[in-house]
Amino acid sequence: ESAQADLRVFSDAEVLGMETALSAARQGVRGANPLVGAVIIDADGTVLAIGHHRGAGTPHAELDVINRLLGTGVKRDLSAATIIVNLEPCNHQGRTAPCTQAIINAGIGNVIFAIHDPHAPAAGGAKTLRREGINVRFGLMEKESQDLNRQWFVAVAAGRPFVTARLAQTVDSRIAAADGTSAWITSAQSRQDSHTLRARVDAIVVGTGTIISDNPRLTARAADGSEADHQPLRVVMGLREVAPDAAVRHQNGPGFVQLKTHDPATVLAELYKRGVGHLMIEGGSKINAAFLAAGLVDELVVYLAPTLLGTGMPALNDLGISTLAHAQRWEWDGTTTGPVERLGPDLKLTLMPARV
Ligand code: AOF
Ligand code: ZN
Repeated sequence: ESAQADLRVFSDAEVLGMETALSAARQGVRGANPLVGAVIIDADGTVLAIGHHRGAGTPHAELDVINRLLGTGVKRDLSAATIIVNLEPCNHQGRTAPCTQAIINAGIGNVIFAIHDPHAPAAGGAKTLRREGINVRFGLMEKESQDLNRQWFVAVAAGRPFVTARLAQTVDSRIAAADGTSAWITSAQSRQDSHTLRARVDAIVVGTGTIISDNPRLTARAADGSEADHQPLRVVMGLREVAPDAAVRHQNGPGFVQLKTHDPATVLAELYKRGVGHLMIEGGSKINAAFLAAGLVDELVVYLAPTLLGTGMPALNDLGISTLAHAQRWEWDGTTTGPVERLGPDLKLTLMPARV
């Protein structure tokens, strides 16, 4: 590696390859894992295959594109081919096998990635690949790749889970009427979509107030009421007692835990220690506001019902904002399934903190 500058020179075909990888990455779903796409090109720049990662627990982008090209067990000389990916290939056995090993096994001679993987357990891919004699370059479309996963990088750097806050509310931001009734504000389609989100996250947190007023099971269920294969850890935060017969204490799935604190940062630190990479907040007004006021929400999913209640329980308590200059600004997350979806009569909005 005589000159670092030489490693950062890329052909038009390689630039195009990275653009294609980034577009493929956007087809994934956000969460514990970054959005990652991968493209394999041959020596004259022809695209041989395109792949992407579909979300935590599914094959990584590199394995996806290799499988698409080779199927399983087929041999082909790829020593002159290049795999182009928007994140350094992982070097660890996580939920899936290391991508470095998949690249080595496929006999791919060249690797280009945008940014080093900052997640310590997964890092070190470039070194491993070079040790095998593979030609590795990086830094191509670094800015775009950083931007695509900017909230994931924030969470990794902070050593905490990626946090989604889910609000299911009326147009006037109520989550219950004045008498406490709240079943149901949003449509059956919206509620089913929420269950899909639950099946994708590692943990759900609510406050003791929600447990006492709604007695939820906090499981991920299909439309017919059957439980999804993947269940989140059920987390209750707050000091009040959770009754011995509360529905949340049921036996299946990864279980139930009460964290006796009101502090969002403490909850995130504790859950990260327990291996939670993606947390969904399904508060009450207090919990929602506590995480948002602390700047600890990476993604806001709002189910908006075309309904008014006037008075009633607000979706959010005070955020400590008294003047417009201090407003929290959010923006559409247009990179995934679409920032706005129709769910029966409701709208679903997917937002990220605005770039500053
Ligand atoms: C890649 N390619 O497509 C993705 C990567 O627990 P796992 O097995 O899902 O691994 C998750 C970690 O792997 C994640 O935190 C990040 O460091 C990396 N993601 N790496 O080579 C991919 N999604
Ligand atoms: Zn990987």
